[in-house]
Amino acid sequence: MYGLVNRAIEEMVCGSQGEETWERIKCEAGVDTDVFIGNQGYDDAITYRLVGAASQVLGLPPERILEAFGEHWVLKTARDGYGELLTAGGSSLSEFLQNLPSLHARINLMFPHLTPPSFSCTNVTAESMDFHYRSKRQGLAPFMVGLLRGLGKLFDTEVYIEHIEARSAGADHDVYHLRWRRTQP
Ligand code: 1MF
Repeated sequence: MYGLVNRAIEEMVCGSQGEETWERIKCEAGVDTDVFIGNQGYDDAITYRLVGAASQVLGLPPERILEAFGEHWVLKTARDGYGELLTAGGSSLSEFLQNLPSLHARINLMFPHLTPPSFSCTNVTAESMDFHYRSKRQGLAPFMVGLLRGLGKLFDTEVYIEHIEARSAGADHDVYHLRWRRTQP
C-alpha cells in the first residue's frame, strides 16, 4: 500500500498515544522504517503488522484499531489532503457512496499503483441501502465500518451499520446494510 496509509496510522497513534508508544508499536511489528514516504509503495504486510502490533501494545482487538483508523482516514487524511476530491464526491452520504467508484477511478489515474477496492450500492431508498465492498485485500472489513462512521460525521448524518454478509464468514464479499438520518438540514 502507498506509504500514505502507514503514515496515517502513525499520525493517529502519535496523536492519541504519543510518539513513544508509536516507537514501541513499530518495534513490536519489526518495522524499522523511520519515515514513510506518501507516494512510495510498501508491502501490505507492513500495514498488517503495524495494526497487529498496535492491537498488542494498546490491548485492543485489531478490529477496533482498524475501525478507528477508518474514521481517522476519512476525517483527517482524506479531508486534509484530498478535500476537493471528497467534496466533489457528493453533498450527502448516499450520494457520496454512490460516487465512490468514480472517486477511485480518478485517484487511480493519478496513482496508477493503487490497488483500490470496488464498491457498489443496491436497494437504494431515501434512507437506506446495501453497500457492497470488494477488495483484493483480506481482513479490512472493520476498516470500512470506520470509514462509513467517518463519512457519517463528515455529512452530519447518523449511520446505523449492519454487516449482513461477511467474507470472513465465507460470503463472496462484504455487504453492509445502512440506514441513516441527517442530524442537520
Ligand atoms: O493500494 C493502495 O495503496 C490504496 C491506498 C489507499 C488503496 C486504497 C486506498 C484508500 N482506501 C483505503 C482502504 C483500502 C482497503 C482495501 O484495499 O480493501 C480508502 C478508500 C475510501 C473509502 C471511502 C472514502 C474515501 C476513501 O478514500 C479516499 C482516498 C483514497 C486514496 C487516496 C486518498 C483518498 C490516496 C491518495 C494518494 C496516495 C494513495 C492513496 O498515494 C500518494 C500519496 C502522496 C503522494 C502521491 C501519492
